[in-house]
Amino acid sequence: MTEPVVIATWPFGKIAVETAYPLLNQGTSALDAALAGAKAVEDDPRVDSVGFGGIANSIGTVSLDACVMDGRTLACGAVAGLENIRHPADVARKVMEKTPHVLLVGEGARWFALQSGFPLASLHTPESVAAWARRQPKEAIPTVPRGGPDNHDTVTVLALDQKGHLGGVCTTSGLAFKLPGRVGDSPLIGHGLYVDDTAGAAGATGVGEEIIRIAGSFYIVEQMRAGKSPQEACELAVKRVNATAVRRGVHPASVAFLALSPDGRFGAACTIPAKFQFALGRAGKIEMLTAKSIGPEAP
Ligand code: SD4
Repeated sequence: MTEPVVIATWPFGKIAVETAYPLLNQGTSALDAALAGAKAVEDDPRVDSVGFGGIANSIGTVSLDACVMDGRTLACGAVAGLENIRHPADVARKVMEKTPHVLLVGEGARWFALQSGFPLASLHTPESVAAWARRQPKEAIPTVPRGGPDNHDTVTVLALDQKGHLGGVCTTSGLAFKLPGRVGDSPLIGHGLYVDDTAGAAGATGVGEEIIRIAGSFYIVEQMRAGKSPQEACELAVKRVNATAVRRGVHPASVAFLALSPDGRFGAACTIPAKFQFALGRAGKIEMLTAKSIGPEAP
């Protein structure tokens, strides 16, 4: 029997780990446990960057992105720009299980969710409406993604189950005040999440544009496949984000990565602005850890 492990992004990842870790210890599959953990965060209105109560886009709409991936088979599903549905990660799983597709977007994703029995819901809370009204952008089309620490956060949950299988879920309301129609890394397989039993699992959080640019999660899993530890692989991904930011002459982005190997080792690293904390369930306990921050190397 494999010793279960689960990791999840940010301090609110503790909500996910507290839900997923006992399930893993009862023999629940990695994907089911990760999904239950992610759903607990989606449901928590105090988390203003995931699911219910997420901060709206530039025109005041809460638009959700999510994906799931099963390391046994590389089965995966995703939704992007999903509105008025409270559990986008569950919808992503249905895309994986019930359709021949991987990604559904916008109105089509909502139609599919409704056909699958998900209820329509308002995702606003009085607090999220007030936060949006207070901080809404002045400019119609911003030129720089608003990637400050209070403008984003995603829950990415990576799990290893008792049978030695990996599963992962990534779910978010995306960058606060994003343009309508903007999609970040979170629902994109290989960017916000990648899971393969034969190499490892990785997930991302932070400014999605910078994560997409380097195909962050796929890059990390392929580094593990080539023999790097999860920690080494995450650090290499952060270095690549930094190098890309330097080449483009932009300020270092706020980006962080998590990884989990098939034998239960984990890794985490972030760019300096991200100041990334994550939750870990392993060896009978749940703890909060801080990732290693890596700055751009001197030219
Ligand atoms: C996005 N990566 O939409 C997401 C936002 C976020 O931590 O994570 N943040 O770009």
